[in-house]
Amino acid sequence: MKITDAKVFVTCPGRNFVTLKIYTDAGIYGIGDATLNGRELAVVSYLEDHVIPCLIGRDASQIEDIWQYLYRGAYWRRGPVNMSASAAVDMALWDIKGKALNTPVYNLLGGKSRSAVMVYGHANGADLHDTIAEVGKYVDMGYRAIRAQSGIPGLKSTYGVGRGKLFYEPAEKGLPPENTWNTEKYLVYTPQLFKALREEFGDEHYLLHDCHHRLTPIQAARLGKELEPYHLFWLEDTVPCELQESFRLIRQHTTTPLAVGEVFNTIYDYTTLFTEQLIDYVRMSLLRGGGITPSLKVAHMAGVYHIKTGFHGATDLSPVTMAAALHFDLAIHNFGVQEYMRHTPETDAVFPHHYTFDKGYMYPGDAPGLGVDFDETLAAKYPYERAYLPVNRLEDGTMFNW
Ligand code: EZ4
Ligand code: CO
Repeated sequence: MKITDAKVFVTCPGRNFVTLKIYTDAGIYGIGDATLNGRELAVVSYLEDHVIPCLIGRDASQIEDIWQYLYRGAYWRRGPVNMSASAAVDMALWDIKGKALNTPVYNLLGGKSRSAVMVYGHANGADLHDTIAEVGKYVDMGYRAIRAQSGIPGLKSTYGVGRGKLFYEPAEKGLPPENTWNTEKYLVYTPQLFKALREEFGDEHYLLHDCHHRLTPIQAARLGKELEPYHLFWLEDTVPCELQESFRLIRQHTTTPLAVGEVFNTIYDYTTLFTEQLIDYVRMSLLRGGGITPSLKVAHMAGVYHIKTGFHGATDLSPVTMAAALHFDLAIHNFGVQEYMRHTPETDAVFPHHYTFDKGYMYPGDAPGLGVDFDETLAAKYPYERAYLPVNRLEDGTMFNW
């Protein structure tokens, strides 16, 4: 089965998505997600100008070889643009293989290890009361695991706390907006928030929190320690992630479980974190990590060190990545939880899919391949609109960490 053509589509049904479609001489096509939030068109060019010409004529069944060809053959390894492009190719090829063999992708990955995929939802509130109310909505929808983020008293806007409810969107159209940050206010407020949540909802739910890389190691250690009485499921992205050794200090001081990895893109970002058992959950997305093929290796290596997965599932990953993640989560042994931020109805209409949600759990469905399609006609009605993630500054104007 030879690859005959591949096309890239950019569409903005409320937010931008980049989709790759690979066609074969068997009449089967596969689709992959290539969306890199705020840098979308760089991946479009990478695919159209540099990757697609190398794919034509290759055997679509050789997924591992094509992945290695793109990774090793480029000479310039790693990086979010390169890895997102490779991920789109990889997802599309798994989709094609599933369709060709008439089986869902999870069957190709070893089959079901569980009957359903536990997901966590994002409860965001402007303040303490609002956040309690938002968490309550997720409790009512049957979620077992809920991430709570809150605006901070004294700060005008906070990254990770959306304006909309249920459909939180991190990017904004136009040029990057600017947020103002104060770490002391955050460190004082956050333990109060989780104390209030436990008082309100008891101990039954898993509670999660994302620090969005805004702390130093010693601050992360303090927050982890102060959150211990509220036994979080995880504390995510405490420090900027480039320096894996940072986690040694945090780990020495707290038993709060730690999660990291949504900005990572290869297994080499984890070697110290894994081998020294410095984290509890690996957070990469299938998309940023180069696709299903390399992410299997990351998950397997994590499993050796008692680390589970909690893969990225934000709205800036299209339903194609969401589907791929659900097949992956159903199959691997050391699955922990899957992030699930709902897409808008406009997005869901452009990407008709078989995956379903029921009371805090998701199911990829049994359609052959990934079980997601792409409506080209509808997509064409939503042209690309430049959008960026916000930047973050301290109150005196200093550019600050994400
Ligand atoms: O900020 O995907 O845990 N989830 C997150 C996400 C990220 C966005 C960035 O594009 O942190 O909401
Ligand atoms: Co995050």
